[in-house]
Amino acid sequence: MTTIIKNGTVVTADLTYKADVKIEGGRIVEIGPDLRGEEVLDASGAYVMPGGIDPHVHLEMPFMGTYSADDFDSGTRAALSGGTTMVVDFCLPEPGQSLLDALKRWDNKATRAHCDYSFHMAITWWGEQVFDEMKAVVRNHGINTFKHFMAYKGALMVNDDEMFASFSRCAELGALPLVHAENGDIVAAMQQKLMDAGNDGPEAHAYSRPASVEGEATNRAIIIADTAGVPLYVVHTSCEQAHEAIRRARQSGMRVYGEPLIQHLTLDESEYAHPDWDHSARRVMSPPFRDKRHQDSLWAGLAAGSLQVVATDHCAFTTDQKRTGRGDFRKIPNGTGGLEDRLPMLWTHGVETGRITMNEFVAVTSTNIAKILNIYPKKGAILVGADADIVVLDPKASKTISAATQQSAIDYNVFEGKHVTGLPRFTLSRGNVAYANGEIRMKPGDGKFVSRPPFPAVSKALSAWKEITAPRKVERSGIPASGV
Ligand code: DUC
Ligand code: ZN
Ligand code: ZN
Ligand code: ZN
Repeated sequence: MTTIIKNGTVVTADLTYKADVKIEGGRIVEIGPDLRGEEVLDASGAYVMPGGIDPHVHLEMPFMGTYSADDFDSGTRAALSGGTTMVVDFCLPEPGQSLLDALKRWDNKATRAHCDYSFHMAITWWGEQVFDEMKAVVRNHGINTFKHFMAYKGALMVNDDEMFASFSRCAELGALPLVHAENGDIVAAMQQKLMDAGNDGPEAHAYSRPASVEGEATNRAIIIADTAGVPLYVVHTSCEQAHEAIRRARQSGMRVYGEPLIQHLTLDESEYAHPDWDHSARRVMSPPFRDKRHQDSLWAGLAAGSLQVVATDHCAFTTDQKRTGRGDFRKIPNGTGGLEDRLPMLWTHGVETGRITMNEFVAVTSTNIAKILNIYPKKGAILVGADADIVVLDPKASKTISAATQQSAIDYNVFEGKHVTGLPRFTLSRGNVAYANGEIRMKPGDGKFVSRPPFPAVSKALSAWKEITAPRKVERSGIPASGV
């Protein structure tokens, strides 16, 4: 069957033009005027864009004594209904667990996905087995990214020596290291101090993780990556200090990428001062929401290109799950949702306000991350030959965000009551209409794993680095005799 997206305006990361798009066998086969086919989707008045790629989600994540409430079923429904056609989740081995065993568990969970997906592998412990298995993860399992948590001391956190070893291994394998950059030692000490002082509410969560600890860890990760000769991707960049560290590194020639979340761009720290405990606890995530100065810095980074990606870190917990942290903010499961709302919120607060252009919108929601993850132009492109993962976005359609109408399995929405414009009229997953008129048309299992080959720039960076830093022994004519 051939499908034509008719009468729309194609918007890519660098072009805006009127054209029809013809799809056959799951791929784009032709782009041009007056195309004909069996199934016609009317895109009049709408923009035809590459489907969103969310490179940072945690579906059914085992975390803080529970599991995040959206699994690959509800989570990928939320994605499609919000115009996102691919998600990347994090495979988390338990300390001491084989990376390949953990991957089997993740492969199994993802069999319920409605849209395409991929995995990052987390390095949660270090040893010879991890070193060895990293190679199989890259070569045999199509994973070219390794995540490192610099926070969550006593659980997921890795130390500098482990990061250096893992980053160096990434360099050898052509893989890209990712970091959650917060100084976990300082966070743990601050948490204890706050608790000792009787400060046990959700606001203390934010006090225990100030911007400075994120700035420090971002800087440190950059220096470790530079020393290992490898590029770096910093997840959930939330503050000016972290952004500045990334910007400086890029200016000095390093490939360092930063990923603000839609939540940090649009919600601020006042959420933690709400008189309702539930309201504030529902917004507990790490890093926490920041003030306007930091938000302005993130928006500026997206416009200037010093920050490249807008993600969600979608990790949703119900109110009941959040309530396990009553009396001790350290036990509130960290995480917020956003998968369904990322595109409309960014359209409304970014494009509608003039902070970013439509083309930048496509770049930061899809194309840039496709390039960074080495899956471009299979994903992230409106080009002949690309997968027909497409969102037909209607700039005039609007709604008020509400938990009552969302796909996510939780009982609230951190964007509740926000009025947004720019909604998907159709979302297409490899050419199939996956979402239209409020209805998900894909089945669990229709989503497929997207294999990601090693990253060419990593090995290049490594050989350049070896050239510059190769330790050369100084040849000397003799050793002076002692006692002279
Ligand atoms: N931050 C969160 O808020 N949740 C999941 C993990 C993380 O780093
Ligand atoms: Zn596999
Ligand atoms: Zn994180
Ligand atoms: Zn995360």
